[in-house]
Amino acid sequence: MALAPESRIWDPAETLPRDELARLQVERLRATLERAARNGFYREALARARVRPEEVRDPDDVRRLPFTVKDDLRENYPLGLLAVPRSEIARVHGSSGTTGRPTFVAYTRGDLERWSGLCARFLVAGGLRPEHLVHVAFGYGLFTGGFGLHQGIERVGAGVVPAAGGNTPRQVMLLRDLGPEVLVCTPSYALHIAEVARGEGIDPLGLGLRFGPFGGEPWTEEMRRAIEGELGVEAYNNYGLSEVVGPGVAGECSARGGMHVSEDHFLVECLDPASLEPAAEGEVGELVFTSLTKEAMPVVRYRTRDLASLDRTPCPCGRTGVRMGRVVGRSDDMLIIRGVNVFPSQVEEALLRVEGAAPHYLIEVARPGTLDEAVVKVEIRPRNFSDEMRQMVELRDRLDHEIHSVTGIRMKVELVAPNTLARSEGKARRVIDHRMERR
Ligand code: DLL
Repeated sequence: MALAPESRIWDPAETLPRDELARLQVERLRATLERAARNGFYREALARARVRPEEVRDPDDVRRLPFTVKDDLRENYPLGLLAVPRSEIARVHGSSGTTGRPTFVAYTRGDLERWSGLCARFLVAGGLRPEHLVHVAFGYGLFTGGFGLHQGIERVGAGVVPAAGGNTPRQVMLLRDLGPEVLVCTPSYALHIAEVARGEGIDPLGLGLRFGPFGGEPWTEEMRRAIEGELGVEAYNNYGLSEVVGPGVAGECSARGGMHVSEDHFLVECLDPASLEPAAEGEVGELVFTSLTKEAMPVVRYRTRDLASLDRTPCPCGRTGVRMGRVVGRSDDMLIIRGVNVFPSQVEEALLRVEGAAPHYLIEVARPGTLDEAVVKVEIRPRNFSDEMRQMVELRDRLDHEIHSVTGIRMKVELVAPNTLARSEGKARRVIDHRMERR
């Protein structure tokens, strides 16, 4: 598909009027249910729910369907949820589980073709153009980030530097020597690259980067500002998960007021995680996706555990897809500290409001006696690092105050020297919960 000059819309389907979109969704949902029923697990689940594909008349009928959860994929390891003959698999990827066996996802040729188009959508929406050169610092492997973005970039017709993850000094060298305009990675890694560049005497602002489509982990507006200030890029958010397709499920347009979900390919619901009923309009809830065009591994009402809100108001960009807000946390990374629900993203927001705190932190929770204790280790920015006790105490008090005002609880703030917390080359680890270790 040729990209119209100056247009930031890759696929006209992104602007389908809502009534046409709903008709397409119904048609595709029926086809998905028929395809899913070729798999034993889904056949049984759909039979139990007593829904026949031809009974689907409205996108909301999705609510009659059974949920699928991560454990269903685990229990059907390795490829038990496949809905096509094995010979039709074109590629296998896996989710980025921290330990143990990954959960695999499979793609047909057609799935790969659609997936690259979905990545092209958010890349173009953020400003990618065929004449750009893009540095991809995501891992190339089972993780969907590297190959997914790579193919999207090629689809747009831009050039790719498949740097892959790791070896940050080498990433800096490639950025300096090849001068790409675009950097693709997780937001935390973007900051780390800037920091390593500085450490080598290279001003990250002089690298010539202009655009950064970042995703793969939760981040905040404060983090966006920090990245933009460090690297001189316009930072855009994009979201996805391997079980649903990988990157390309949703991405920001130039309004940057939420990520448009590609609703012609994925039905999205936002549910109250406790009742599993639709969350009130604009409220945060758990996102649940049903694929509409996937062949190899369709997913029916996949519970992501990601918490975000949906915004159905019209967007000035002309896209009609509903916008999801930032992921504020996962229902499983929510910390309950002395009975209060706290998300790492709230702590990040609080920290980055304070001048002098670097966007590098680690939350440690323990229960030494009967009470939970939370310690937030925060790095001080090199220019604020000082021998003056008073300055350090003031900084700590400000952080303490912000954390309390955002989360409602007191955490012990521990200031640490610049560059002392572990850096990640992919998804950052923000929490260590020692309370889990004794169980
Ligand atoms: O992280 C897919 C991806 C790669 C998306 C590159 C964007 C860019 P998984 O490894 O399966 O897939 O991890 C999916 O990461 O359920 C969220 O919890 C989190 N996540 C992904 N993107 C965002 C984002 C890829 N923009 C899990 N904001 C998801 C917040 C995100 N969390």
